[in-house]
Amino acid sequence: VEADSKPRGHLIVVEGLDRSGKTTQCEMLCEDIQGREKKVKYIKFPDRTTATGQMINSYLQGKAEQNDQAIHLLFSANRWEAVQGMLDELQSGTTIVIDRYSFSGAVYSAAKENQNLSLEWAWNPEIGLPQPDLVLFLDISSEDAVKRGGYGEERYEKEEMQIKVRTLFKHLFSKLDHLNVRNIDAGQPLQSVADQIWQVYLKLEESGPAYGNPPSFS
Ligand code: 2DT
Repeated sequence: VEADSKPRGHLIVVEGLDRSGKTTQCEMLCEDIQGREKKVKYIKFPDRTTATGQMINSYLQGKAEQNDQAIHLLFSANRWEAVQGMLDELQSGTTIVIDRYSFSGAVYSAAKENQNLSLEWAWNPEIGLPQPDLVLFLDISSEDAVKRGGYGEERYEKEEMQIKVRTLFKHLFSKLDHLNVRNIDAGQPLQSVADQIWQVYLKLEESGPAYGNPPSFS
């Protein structure tokens, strides 16, 4: 049956700390994939354009308060409302490159000051979301991140928070060891990071096409 149906696009997630060059690398990867005559779509979470996204945006900019659990579930809802659109794109053969996903969702909430929200609790609402075929973790030390011009003004852009986030990312990925997670040294110059990413992408392509919907997080 599978041999007759059309292959779906790949689901690729790019994760990392603030200032790791994530968004630039996503753009470069999309351009390179397009250069191979493949359909590709860039998606970013949080998607600040939707109703939930506008609430998240106000919170991140410090214009609104939310309790830690409520904002956490809004970030998750912001992904859930995008699922059908993502599955449709994949089925039409489009590869999706996602800038932040459930991994950021779990670790940023669990990294918060008051520690009243565990990583396990934070992962729960992600269960059932489409699982990526590849996760690129753009790893950079907080020292190197600061050297890149410091952080912005948003709520989570503080060095203590970033250090915790980095530790929690590593912990979460070690627990999700059935996923295809690749560590990328993002402290390198832009083009060399892009080259590392491209080599990993080519391996995914070589592993052959995928069919049906991607599995879900369990
Ligand atoms: P950007 O700077 O990439 O726009 O991210 N975040 C993100 C969460 O706390 N939970 C989530 O589910 C996601 C996707 C990371 C804005 C900030 O929001 C954080 C940084």
